[in-house]
Amino acid sequence: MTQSFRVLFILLLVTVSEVSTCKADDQLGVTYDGRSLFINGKRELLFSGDIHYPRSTPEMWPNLIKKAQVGGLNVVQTYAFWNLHEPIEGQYNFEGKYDLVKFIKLIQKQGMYCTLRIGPFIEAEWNFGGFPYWLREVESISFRTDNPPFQERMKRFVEKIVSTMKDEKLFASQGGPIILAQIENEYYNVAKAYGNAGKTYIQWAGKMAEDLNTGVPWVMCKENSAPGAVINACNGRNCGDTFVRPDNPTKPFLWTENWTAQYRVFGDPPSQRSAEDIAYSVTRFFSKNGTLVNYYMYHGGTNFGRTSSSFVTTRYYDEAPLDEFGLFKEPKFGHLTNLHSVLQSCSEALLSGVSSIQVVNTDFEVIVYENSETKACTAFLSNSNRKKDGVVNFRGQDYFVPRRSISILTDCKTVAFNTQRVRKQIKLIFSTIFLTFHVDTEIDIDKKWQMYKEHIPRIRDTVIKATTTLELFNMTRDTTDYLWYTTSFNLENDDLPMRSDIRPVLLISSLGHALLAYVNGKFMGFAHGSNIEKSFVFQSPCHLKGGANHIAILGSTVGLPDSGAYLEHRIAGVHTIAIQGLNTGTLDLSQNLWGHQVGLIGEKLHIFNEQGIKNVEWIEAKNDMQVTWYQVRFDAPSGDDPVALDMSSMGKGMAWINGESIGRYWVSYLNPLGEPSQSVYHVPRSLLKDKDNLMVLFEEQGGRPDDILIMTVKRDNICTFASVVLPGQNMSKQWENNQLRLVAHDAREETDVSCPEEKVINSIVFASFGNPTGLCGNFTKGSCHAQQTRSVVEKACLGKNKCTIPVTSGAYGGDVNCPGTTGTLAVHAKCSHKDDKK
Ligand SMILES: *[C@@H]1O[C@H](CO)[C@@H](O)[C@H](O)[C@H]1NC(C)=O
Ligand SMILES: *[C@@H]1O[C@H](CO)[C@@H](O)[C@H](O)[C@H]1NC(C)=O
Ligand SMILES: *[C@@H]1O[C@H](CO)[C@@H](O)[C@H](O)[C@H]1NC(C)=O
Ligand SMILES: *[C@@H]1O[C@H](CO)[C@@H](O)[C@H](O)[C@H]1NC(C)=O
Ligand SMILES: CC(=O)N[C@H]1CO[C@H](CO)[C@@H](O)[C@@H]1O
Repeated sequence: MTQSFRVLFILLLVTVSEVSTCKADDQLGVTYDGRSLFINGKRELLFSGDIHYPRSTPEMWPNLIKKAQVGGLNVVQTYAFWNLHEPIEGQYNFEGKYDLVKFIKLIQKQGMYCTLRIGPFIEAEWNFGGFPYWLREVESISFRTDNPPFQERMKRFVEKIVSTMKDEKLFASQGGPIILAQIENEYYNVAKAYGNAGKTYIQWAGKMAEDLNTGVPWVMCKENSAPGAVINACNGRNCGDTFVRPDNPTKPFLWTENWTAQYRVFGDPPSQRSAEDIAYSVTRFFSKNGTLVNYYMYHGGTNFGRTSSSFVTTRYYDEAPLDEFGLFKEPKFGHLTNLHSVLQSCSEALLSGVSSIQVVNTDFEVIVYENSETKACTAFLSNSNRKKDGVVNFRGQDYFVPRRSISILTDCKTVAFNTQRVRKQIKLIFSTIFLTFHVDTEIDIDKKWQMYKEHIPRIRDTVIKATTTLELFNMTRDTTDYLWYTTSFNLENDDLPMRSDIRPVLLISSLGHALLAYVNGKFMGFAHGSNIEKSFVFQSPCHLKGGANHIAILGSTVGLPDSGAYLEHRIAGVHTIAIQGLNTGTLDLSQNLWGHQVGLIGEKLHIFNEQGIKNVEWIEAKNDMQVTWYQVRFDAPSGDDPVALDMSSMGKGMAWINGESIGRYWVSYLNPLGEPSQSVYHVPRSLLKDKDNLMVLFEEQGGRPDDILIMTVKRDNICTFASVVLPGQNMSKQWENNQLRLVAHDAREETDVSCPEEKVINSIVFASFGNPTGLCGNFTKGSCHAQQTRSVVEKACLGKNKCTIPVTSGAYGGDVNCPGTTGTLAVHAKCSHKDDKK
């Protein structure tokens, strides 16, 4: 009598007419039917967002959770990160920054629900997909398939998490906040590779989870079907339209990952997903029986230390509604907040009503949810055409629906929200881009940098020897990114080319991810693979001599892989090595005697923290040194704005603040736009003392530490750029012939300018009504410009946290030289704390 039977039993009692009635209040726990989840007996619309506790600090958790609630979320979703909690088999760690219970209790304290994705395979762009490294070394193990050594450990971890949650009474069935739990993760992506064993495994996983009797449903995401009562859910960008539905009409339609942008790897250009596009997909999903949406990510945060998977940037999902620093990312945050509140206000019609779909033509669709008894009614008017605006007639009234947008009529009459209009209740404004960018206070470090040059090993310094180059993951065992390879070989003078301008070439093929090479103590260069193609070839002319020659190669990884089948078999590191162009031809060194050194001396001596730093001699720093440690002392910037480092002047390496690694940095890897994927790195305030903080870097390629800047992050420059669509403009002829009544007469042509919390608009940097151009921070007046714009905007906005300003020529007097121009308003305002000086 497991959960599947209980659920079925409840379903028999629920008929469509009973849908709106709540069940007994004393019924704790979560059940479901084909329409929605029942949380403690009640249907609810659920707005959820991923916030991962190890991607911020415990000091940041309360504020992030609070802001998620401000954004209209009622659920916070997180993974449980196996490799953090069981770093050594059988030894668990749930302390400090790994205090999962504390994180979930904070969610509860905020009056929100939680979805716990136990996995324990999580992918998540997390080192090894969350698997602890020791799992790879278990005898005869095969991950994520019908393999007893794996299943035994997976089960033990899932049980550990479930029992920890039960002990703290955190499941909804115990009065706690956890309403859903997830087992496995996107298995669909790899199922084929495992054939029948994969099918058996997934059945086993579902049953194993259900047998734990949590009293809340289990979910498997990105699955076409799920065993038993486990709910198969959708991950993707457009679950309203593209997803395979739940495998069974008794399961609700859940969207566990709606990507708010895309995570990035080093080498990627910026990734964006507009507020309008997300709002469209989410609205579409709720219009089609969806009841739970989860934003992946709501707060992306930081991949501290070596926690990111192969090539993933240290900043994670920087386009999420809460940025890495926990600040609002506008316009996404505001637009989605409005959407959530409008959809919540429709919950009666959506959850108790009967839906009907009217397909008007290929572009337009009307979906209505109506409860004939209570008269609650909500309509969605959608226009899926990406190019044409249009008008939909609904119950005798014409409604203007901009291209690729959905209007929500909360009472089946009034448009309360349109997904394209990035502000509630704006009519006829086709494009309100509410941009923010940050201008930072930069603080020069006035103290002196010091350095310590890492020793370049020779074969005699090493203990691990082999007549081949050993595999990198096997050797480093996830204790470090680095593995030195070193060998020596003898040449006769007449092996060398006669002419001094012809030099032999050192050729190294690597399986990933990066390497740099020294020949006879001289730096030969750096090379790396990419996330798509991890293997690469390094080639460089080199100076060799008669007698003994020495090669040292620093191989490195940028994180263990996190996706795909057979993760346990992935390999990296130096593969083959040869010297070409000797008089005797090519010298293959692959089978030479190789010495290996795992990790760096500086890592072994912990020279990145206060105790360890004394273990080596530091000298005055020089620029452009390879394989070098740097350190400096600095005072924390005053105030409480978030702190970051601008590392633009450096190459690739790792940074520590007061002994804590803030992650890998890699600014030398340029994206197709010729820019680093990430040059600014977050330093959580909680790592800082007022004075004398220790910053240590390990730099691989060479850089200028002197030019590193400490910044405070403010989002104090805000812009709005709004244009008015005049009636009839950009409407297709076809619609004009139908004599459309446009809603121009009740249009409120206005837009918002608003500062971050607790700040006010302190100056107007730019304001022009006419035909201004340019981007936020660099607006330029056009040929038309209404002289009064600045004074009108200043009057409306100065000293306020938020102001609403008109987008009509009437308000600004227009430009006498440009009568009747379509008005575009561009405003750039600067915010500050009330008492700050201008
Ligand atoms: C919602 O689900 C019900 C039951 O499966 C179905 O009849 C109805 O058409 C669906 N509504 C929409 C808008 O997809
Ligand atoms: C890694 O080490 C294991 C033994 O610990 C060995 O069986 C395996 O072949 C090694 N893999 C590679 C690629 O060297
Ligand atoms: C509206 O139509 C005009 C003229 O056809 C065109 O120049 C303009 O780009 C259109 N605006 C939009 C927002 O499509
Ligand atoms: C500002 O805009 C002008 C003209 O569009 C352009 O030449 C200039 O590079 C821009 N400046 C910045 C800082 O973006
Ligand atoms: C980032 C990503 O993979 N996006 C995909 C999400 O799903 C839609 C459709 O399901 C694809 O078109 C996107 O490429």
